[in-house]
Parts: sequence; structure tokens; C-alpha cells
Amino acid sequence: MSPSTESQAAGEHAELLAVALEAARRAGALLRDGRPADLGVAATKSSPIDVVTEMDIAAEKLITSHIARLRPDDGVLGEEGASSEGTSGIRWVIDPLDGTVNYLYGLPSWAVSIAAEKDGRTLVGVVEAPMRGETYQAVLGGGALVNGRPARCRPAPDFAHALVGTGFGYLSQRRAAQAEVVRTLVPRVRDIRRAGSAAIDLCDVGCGRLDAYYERGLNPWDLAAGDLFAREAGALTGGRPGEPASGELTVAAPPGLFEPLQGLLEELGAWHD
Ligand code: LIP
Repeated sequence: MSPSTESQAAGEHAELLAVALEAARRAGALLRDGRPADLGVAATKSSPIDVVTEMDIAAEKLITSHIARLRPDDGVLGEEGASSEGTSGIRWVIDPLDGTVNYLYGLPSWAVSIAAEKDGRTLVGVVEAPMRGETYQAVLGGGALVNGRPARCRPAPDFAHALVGTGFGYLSQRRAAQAEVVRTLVPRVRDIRRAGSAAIDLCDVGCGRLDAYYERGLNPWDLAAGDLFAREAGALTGGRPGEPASGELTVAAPPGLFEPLQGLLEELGAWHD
């Protein structure tokens, strides 16, 4: 890449990051400060426990309006229905409220996740976790920061000392299959954590607060920003061997732990229900 092309790319990444940071900050403040005391379920999606609240919808509207104002030619894909192709080649992938069930119950582990991608590659990602007072940001090839400080994943522990995050889907058949996988894993690792937000789990791998994370059934908006953050913080991410992280399976861990975990998940069929 020529120097001028490099500087153009750096300038674009900086602009995309600034848009994502401000949109995430504003949405995070709305969700933190505007949560109604009587918050209820506004709708359900894939199952009666896959819920949407009025705040998911309000946060997505705030984010998409902010982006449209500053970058009107970009495409958008949001969990709550925002969808447009755009003409710029940039697409925003938005989970306005990741960890919706936690938010509904008043638990603190939820986040706003915003990523910008071009030709299917995530260029920048921001995860805003207001109840933690933390902002996670990453730029492709530019590293990962948590509250402006460099983030690095933990060096790989041996398998029996790994603290492993995971999550479960909203359909009972899938949950039964996921329970079988975690049943095998529990006696082989230090412990399991199920915090309820993929975006935060992926950022926790990047910050060294989890040794690993895996989950089947994530949507693009759940993982786009956190996957980039984890990778830029030194972790490996992927799905089945040779595959990228996806809804089929997402795995994140430092080198040396990623490979044996991915191999065991493949053996256990964690990639199918
Ligand atoms: C959630 C994910 C989480 C998963 C939950 C749910 P949502 O996303 O972040 O990892 O285990 O089942 O899918 O629905 O809160 O945006």
C-alpha cells in the first residue's frame, strides 16, 4: 500500500472510530440513564425468551440517526431491524443493546456494540459498557484500547487452569445441545462464566479477564466489534478449524489455548445443535 493510500486509510479509520465512539457513548448514556423503572418486554423474536425492549429500539434509532447524519452514504445492519445497503462500501454492524436480558432484569453486564466493515472486514469496533464505566475500542492493525489504555489478552494457561466464558441460545433444542458441550468442558477447565453479553465476553478475553470464550448462535452484530477487539488485543478468534468466527461457532483465546479449545469443541460438535 503506498504511503498516500496508507494515510487515506488511516484517516478513514480515524473518522469511522470517532463516529462509533460518539454513537456508542450517546446510546450508552440513554440506556443507563433512561431505563424505565417498569421496563417490560416490547416484543419477542426467535422464541418467547428472545426479548426486545423499548430501549433496544430507542438505542438503535439514536445510533442509526447519528451515523446517517455524519455518514449518509454508509450501509447499516442493526439487530432491531435497521438495514440499508449504502453506496460508500462501508457498512455499520450494530447491536444497540447486547445483553438485553441482563438489561431487562437490571443486571449490569450489557453493552452497546458498533462496528464498521468494508468488503466483509471489520475496520473499527467499539463496545461501550456503561455500568462498568468502560469503553473498548479497536482499529484493524491499530491495536485495542480499554478506556484509552492498551489491552492485551492473558498468556495461555494450561487447559485445566483456563477460565472460559460461553453463552446459550434462545431455543430449547440448541440450549440442550450447548448444555452437553459445557457438561464435558466443566471438569476439564478452571471454571465457566456465562455473563450474558457476547460483546463484553469477547472484550474480556482481550483484556485478560477471561482466558477464552466460545459460543454457537451469535449474530453478526453480537460479535463484530468484540471479535476485532479480541484479535487486536493478541487473541486468536475463529469458528470451526479454518473458519472465521460466525453464528456457527465463535471461539476466542490466546495462541496456545485457542488451538486445543477449538479442537475439543470440534470433537464435541459444538458447532451444531
Ligand atoms: C446475547 C449475546 C449472548 C448470548 C445471548 C444473547 P442479545 O445477545 O450477547 O452472548 O448468550 O443468548 O444472544 O440478544 O442480548 O443481543
